[in-house]
Amino acid sequence: MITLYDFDGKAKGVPWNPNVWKTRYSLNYKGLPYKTVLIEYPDVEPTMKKINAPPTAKKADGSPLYTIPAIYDDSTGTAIADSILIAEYLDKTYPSTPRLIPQGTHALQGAFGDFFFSKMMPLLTLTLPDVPLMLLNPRSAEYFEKARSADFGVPTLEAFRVPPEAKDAAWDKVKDALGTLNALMKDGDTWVMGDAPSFADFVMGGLIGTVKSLYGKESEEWKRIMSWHGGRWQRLMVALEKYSASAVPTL
Ligand SMILES: N[C@@H](CCC(=O)N[C@@H](CS)C(=O)NCC(=O)O)C(=O)O
Repeated sequence: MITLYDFDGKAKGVPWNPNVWKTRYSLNYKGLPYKTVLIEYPDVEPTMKKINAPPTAKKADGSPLYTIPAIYDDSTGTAIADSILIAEYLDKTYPSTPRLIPQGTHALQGAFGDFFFSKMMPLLTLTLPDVPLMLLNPRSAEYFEKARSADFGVPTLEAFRVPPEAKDAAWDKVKDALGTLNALMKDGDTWVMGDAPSFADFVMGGLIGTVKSLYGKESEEWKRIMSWHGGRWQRLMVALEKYSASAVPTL
């Protein structure tokens, strides 16, 4: 059985982390059974070391950064972190399941994910300070506040928050960013690859979905995004619902 490592949060059993969503969608799309283990931010590094999942990046001071999503697959004794590496592993290990990274699209899928995340920076300036306040338990909130303030070189995450008078302009930038993606995709297509979901769609769904996790499906913020670009993002999120089930946490 595969174990998926995800973050715990204030709302029990409601997954929220955009990076982990990429792997949850991936596992569900493939129809692979898995269980979920929920951990707090300060526990990521010790837990990854325990299962032997390598770091995925470096911190600003050069030390290794351990991240989740990560999976442990006890049928092969393999631990992997980093959602795209997990996707590749799943495609290779379970070849009779639908592919996350269609043959020959490795570089394109990777580039799409990086491009999407970089374009969506304006969304972070609007939402990041709300993550510890609204989604995280106290231990994680304290860690997140410290770690992300250091990442962005601000004294506190509150200092990163867009001031009220600049909010509309920041939302316009989010709309522009999604507009760029919309223009890349064919009219009428739901999926980046056209006919079937792939990892790229899970990257988009994970990050866009954070707005719903934070503010709720009735919020002005969520309704705003769902109305943009002829309802493209709403169509995507509705189509992704099929792959949204979260396995019952075991801890
Ligand atoms: N490229 C990685 C990014 C994963 C990532 O950044 N995860 C963050 C949570 S959003 C994490 O685990 N951070 C641990 C920390 O900040 O110490 C992926 O796609 O899996």
